Parts: sequence; structure tokens; C-alpha cells
Amino acid sequence: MPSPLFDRVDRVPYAGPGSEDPFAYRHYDPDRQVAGKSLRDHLRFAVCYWHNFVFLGQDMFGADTFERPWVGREGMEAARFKATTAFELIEKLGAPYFTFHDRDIAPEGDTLRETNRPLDERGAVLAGEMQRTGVKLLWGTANLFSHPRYAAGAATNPDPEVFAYAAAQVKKAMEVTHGLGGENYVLWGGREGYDTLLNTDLRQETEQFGRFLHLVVEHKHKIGFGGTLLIEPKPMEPTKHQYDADAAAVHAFLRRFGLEREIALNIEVNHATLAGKSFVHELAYAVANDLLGSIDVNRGDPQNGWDTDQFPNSAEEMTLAFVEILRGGGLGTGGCNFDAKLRRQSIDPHDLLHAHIGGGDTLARGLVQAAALLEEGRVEAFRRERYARWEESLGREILAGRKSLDDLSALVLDTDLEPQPVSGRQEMLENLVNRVC
Ligand code: XUL
Ligand code: CO
Repeated sequence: MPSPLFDRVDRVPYAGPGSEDPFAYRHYDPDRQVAGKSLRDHLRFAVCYWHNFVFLGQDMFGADTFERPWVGREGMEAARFKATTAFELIEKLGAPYFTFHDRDIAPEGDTLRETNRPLDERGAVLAGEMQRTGVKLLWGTANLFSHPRYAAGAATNPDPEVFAYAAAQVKKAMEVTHGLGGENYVLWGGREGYDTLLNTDLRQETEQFGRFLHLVVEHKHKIGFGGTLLIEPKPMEPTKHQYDADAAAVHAFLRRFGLEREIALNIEVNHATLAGKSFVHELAYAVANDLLGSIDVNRGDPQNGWDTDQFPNSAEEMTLAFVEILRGGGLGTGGCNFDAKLRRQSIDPHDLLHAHIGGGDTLARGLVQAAALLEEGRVEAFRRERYARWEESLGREILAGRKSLDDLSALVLDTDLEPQPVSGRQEMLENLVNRVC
């Protein structure tokens, strides 16, 4: 058993808003009941493998900056070391879940057969750690973007053999996820897009992507995987344009291929902002179309255009997000996956604790404040009242399809209808938000 990496902490406690302890939660009290459930059950935190245990601080101009004890070790020894350390962090944080890509835990071999064997072995190591700690798997996924074979896409590659390889990889990753009791399976199409339309047949690639997802759905049912399949929209990076650009684009795609009852969305904060949308918009769209599955929590930097994947720290942003999530009935089988990484200068392993503690407190504040806003009721009442006339006969008849353009025209002309504008009261509503934030 390797010695603990996070040796300054035994377990991160909830110490209350007055605490000065940098290794304690000030707002995330897992047992606190809000809107009928504990914070633990609402938020379902997950610690991700890739940013915490694969990423070592490199950026496009510079080398690794983090020293981690498994670096320099090989094979299973490194995998065990990494897994023990990962679960040390997850356990100390009291996070109920983790997430991983196949390639986070096992490297690429010369053939897929040689890749899958160590994946199984290392999956067994994770299973042992899960059993020891009681930590569960929120979701697994396949990395279909790092290897050069996927440079021109995985499912959307011009070469059907690459499609076949990606299919084989997803089959295996989904089976490993299922074997570990994963509650969801995520598809993030990092390379499913294009760098230039000069070499891209968009219609062809879209057909391929639709077929691929049907195969994934069929296999899910075949193996009896009861988790939710999730697509994670992102508009760009690494490609210039990614097909599953935002919630609405994915929705249109799912409907076109008849998949909207089979696949939900994993909405990520920084992907929304990269798409020129807000996180809350993406959530509201997903809720309005019964597509909300799970969330990847992080944030971008308003000064940079790219996916900086910083830990969430805006309680107001999360309050508005949880208003939408609570309106939609919560996260279901989903959760809050911290798809966020340390800054390159945060070289002390304990910075991983500060990061997740701050992120957890931000989400807890957001949830509690959102529940308070909804319970206080004035925003909800205002919104209901704003649409109340659709409950009256004219509104009902229009929506029921019982009025034609002729009918409506006659109504306006015959009665000299003169609808009066009413205030949308945005500032008053924003003041109500500020009363809870
Ligand atoms: C990339 C991203 C991925 C997915 C899983 O921006 O968010 O880490 O969450 O592949
Ligand atoms: Co993500």
C-alpha cells in the first residue's frame, strides 16, 4: 500500500460557513436536507480521473510541472499506485462518485486485443478500490480523440475501418463501465467535426454518426446496461467545428435519427460558454426538451476563448443553474462531475483538495440558494402569471390547433383587438435573485 499523498488531511469535514480551515467544507453539508433530498443525493459529486491523475501540468508551451509518485513506474505497479491515490483523494473528499476514460486507466497497446487485456486488469483494480471505499462510478467513456487514427474523426472518419475500431473501443468501454456498475455512459465527440469543409462531406459524416449511435444504443440494450447514455455537447476544440455543438444541435441530431428517447445530455459549463451560450441556457434547453442527464462542472475564463476547465467558483452562476435543474426535477441518474483541472502552478497535491472543496462549496451554495429562491416563490409566481392567459380559452384553442390564420385574423379585425404590452420586470427578478445570493 503506497503512503498517502494527501497526508495533511484525514477526511474533509463539513465545518460550517464560519470555518477558517482550508481543508473543510463551509457549505457542502452532505446530510443537509434541501428540496426533499440531502445535498449528497442532489449533487452526486464525481472526481474525474483524467484531470487529476493523468494531467501533469503541461500546456502547449511547457512541460509537466506536477510531481506524482506513480510517474516513472511501469505497468500494473503504476496503475495500482494511481488507483490507490485516486481513491485516497475521492474518499477524503467524501465524493460518492468518480468518472474515467478507458485510456485514463490503461494505455494503448499494439492491437485492440493488447489494449483490452490491461483495461480489464486495471478495471479489476478499480473494482477493488470501489469495493474497499464504497465509491461508485458515475460514468465511463472511451477516449476516441487522442490516438492519431482518430485525427479525422472516429465515427465520422472518412475510413470505415476507423469507424469499426471506434465501435470496438466503445463496445469494450461500455462493457467495462457496465461491469463496474456505472450509472451512465458518456459520448463526447471530440474529433467528430471538421477542420475544413474543403475536405469534408457533412451529409456523409452526419449519417455515419447517426449509425454509430444506433449501434451503441443497440449494444446497451443487448448487454442489459441500465445506465443512461449521454452526449456531451461542445462546439469546437480540438476541431474547428464539432457536430454536437450545443444542446439544440444535439437535439436536432437525435430527433433526426430517432434517438431522443435513448440518449440524454451531459452539459458542461465551459462547453456552453465556448458555444457562445450560458450554462443556464443549455440547462434550460435540456430541461425544456426532456434531455437533461448530467453535468460537467467547471468554468472558463471570460478573458480567454478556450476551454480552460477551471474549478467552478461562481455561486451565482450555480444558483441560476440549479434553478433550472430543480425545475426539471433534478439530475436523475446524473451528477456533478468536476471536469476541471488545477492551474499549472498549483504543484502541491493538496491543491487538488482545495480545488474540489471550493467547487463542492460553490455547488452546495448554488443548490441551497436555488431551492430558497424557488421556495420563496415570487420568481415562479411571476413566471406562471406571465403565461396565465394561455390557460384561458383563446390560448387553449390556439395551442390545441383549433384556430387557423383566418380565424385569428378575423378575431383581430372583427374586435379591433389591441393587446397591451406588460413589463417583463427583469430588474425586479434580478433583485429577487440577489436576495438569496
Ligand atoms: C473535453 C471533455 C471531456 C469529456 C469526456 O472537453 O469535457 O473530458 O468530459 O470525454
Ligand atoms: Co467534460
